[in-house]
Amino acid sequence: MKVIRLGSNSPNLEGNAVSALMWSDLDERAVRMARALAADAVQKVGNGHPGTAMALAPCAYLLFQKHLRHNPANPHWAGRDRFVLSIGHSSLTLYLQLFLSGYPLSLDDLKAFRTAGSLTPGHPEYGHTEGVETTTGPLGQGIANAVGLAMAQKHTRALVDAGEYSDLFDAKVFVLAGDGCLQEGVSAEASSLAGHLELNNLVVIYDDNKISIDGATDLSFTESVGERYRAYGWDVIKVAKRANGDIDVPALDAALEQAKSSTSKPTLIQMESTIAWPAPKLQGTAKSHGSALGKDEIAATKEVLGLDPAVDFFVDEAALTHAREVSVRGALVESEWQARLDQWQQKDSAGFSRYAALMAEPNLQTATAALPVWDAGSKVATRKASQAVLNALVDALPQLWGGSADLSESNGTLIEHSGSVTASNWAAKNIHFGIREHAMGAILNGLALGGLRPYGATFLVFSDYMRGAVRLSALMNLPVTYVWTHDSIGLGEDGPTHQPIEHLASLRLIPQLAIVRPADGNETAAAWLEIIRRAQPVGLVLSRQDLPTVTTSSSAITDVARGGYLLRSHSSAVATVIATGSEVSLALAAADQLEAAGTPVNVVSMPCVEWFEHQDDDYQEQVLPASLPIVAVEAGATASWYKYADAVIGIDRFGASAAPAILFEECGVTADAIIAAVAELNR
Ligand SMILES: Cc1ncc(C[n+]2csc(CCOP(=O)(O)OP(=O)(O)O)c2C)c(N)n1
Repeated sequence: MKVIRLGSNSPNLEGNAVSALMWSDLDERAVRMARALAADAVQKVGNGHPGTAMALAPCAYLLFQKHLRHNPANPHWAGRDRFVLSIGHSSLTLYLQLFLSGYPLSLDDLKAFRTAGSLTPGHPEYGHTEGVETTTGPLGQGIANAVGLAMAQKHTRALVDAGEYSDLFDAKVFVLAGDGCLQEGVSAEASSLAGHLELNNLVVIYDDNKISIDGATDLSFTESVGERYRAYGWDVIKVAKRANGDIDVPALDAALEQAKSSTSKPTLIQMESTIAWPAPKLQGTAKSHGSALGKDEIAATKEVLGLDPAVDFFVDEAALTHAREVSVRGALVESEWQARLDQWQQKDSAGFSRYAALMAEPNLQTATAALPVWDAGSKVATRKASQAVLNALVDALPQLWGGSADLSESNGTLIEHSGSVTASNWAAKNIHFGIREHAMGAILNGLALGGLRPYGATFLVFSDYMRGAVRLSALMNLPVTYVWTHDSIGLGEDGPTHQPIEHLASLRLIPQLAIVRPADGNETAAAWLEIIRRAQPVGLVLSRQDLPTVTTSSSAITDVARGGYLLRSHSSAVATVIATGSEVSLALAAADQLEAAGTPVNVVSMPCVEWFEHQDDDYQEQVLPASLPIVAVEAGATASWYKYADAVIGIDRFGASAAPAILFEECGVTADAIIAAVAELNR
């Protein structure tokens, strides 16, 4: 094997880093093979994104072979570095390295690219393909996920506090991002926070190819990205492309070495490339971004690469064998890490048990015992109840970590006995996300991918700002809790800009997301317990205003877990009234009057429609007997209730700036309205 020892003194490389990269002809051949496979895979299915995968093959290969600490034989190794492909459209960039490194992804999987049921879907999907650390495709999300992963690493390291063994928790997060990712606001929000928090374990390679879909990026993107990132507090290293247009591998290698040794800053490597290099006609063109290159251009490209133009899906066995040796190195790195972990366990069993507790499933018995209780006759805003619950649970459940987008007191997420997370206080429990709701959501996804049970809070109305991230929590089925407070016109005088109307209905449309709107303190406590038990994405929707206690603690724990339950039943009920959150007490008030008038009703508290729908038919029929007409009441858009209800009392207009009592009256969400609806249905 011929070994090429490359040295670089690229004038564009800041600092003094010089690469002494071992790069053999087999490495070269592996990269050429990857470029051709990228072109072939898109050509075969007839759609996809060949250009970027061709161009970035050397960059991704360098990362997977020489920098990433990973073990392809054990993609879930706890000590691994993480790789996030923020440019999800270039999924082949990742699939090709998984194939070359020896992850369970075969040539046939590459041939099945983007076809039904394949392991190689159009964009990388977490939980579907081994080695895919997060689902990407919506541009910018990946960078923010990576910020979350890097934060999770820092928090874990600080909580575990392993002293001289702390290096066990020094894994890094590498990201490949493009112009699109850096144009998206979510990446700016997340990068700003990453700089502030001095996330030196985060390295973003920015593929500066000056091309997106509409054409050259200077159609809309002319700022100095490097200056912007410097202003965020990042190190920025520029890696110019080679004279022939290809990526300068040794310069990139040196930049990565420099980035890995950063002690106080995240690093952006601004790496120039030429999309679709080395396709003779289509390199550097927007056309190569998202269309097959065509047979002739692929044949010509293969000639440039020194490959047989007549052979598709060519595998250079010697190069593949060489690339797969990364598995041997990876297994060694993992076994060294494990040996050191074992050694630490021997020397510091208390420290190790902190780690074990963090890695274990949360202890539900301890959590149940810690839950606060609200007695009949008391009143509490559910956001305040949630704060009491969180404060009671954080010590028992070290996996819980979160904060708010500058509303921690309002949202009730402040952990009172703990400080604020800073670059020098990673053990603290209060994350201040700043007013960056979208990044908060995407960072929560990263925290969950990093093994934690994160929560993040803002006003329900601003869930709109974070919807892109919420959708991905749901798609990945991550145990993320969105704490959304100030959940209706009940917030009062802040007026219609702050009063959610359509939000509950619209969030309920997201598959796999449970929306939980508790009626009182006990339902709130029970909701948290069920959230922890289920480990799934949840929007926890809480009131600003005090609500009377309508349940008992012990029954709420069983009842809330079922999503909906009979809070009051009557043997001669003439209707069922379903209510959620603050409207449950309204329904009870109406029920009192109806009973006095000789027309009793059942009242169903339905904190979570999704959990209710997981119950068997018998239970659902018991709660909502088909024989009784149904009235639903909720201070929000009516649309989502018609699948159950014959009449819905809700709000299909914007609110106003006024006292809550006036608003409920004006919007028609009243006990009288419920009574009238029941009467109407029984006429
Ligand atoms: C949030 C979001 N908006 C739009 C798209 C559609 N889209 C996919 S790739 C792309 C262009 C990305 O350009 P760049 O990052 O430069 O990628 P390259 O052309 O270099 O592959 C667009 C607009 C998307 N995937 N996500």
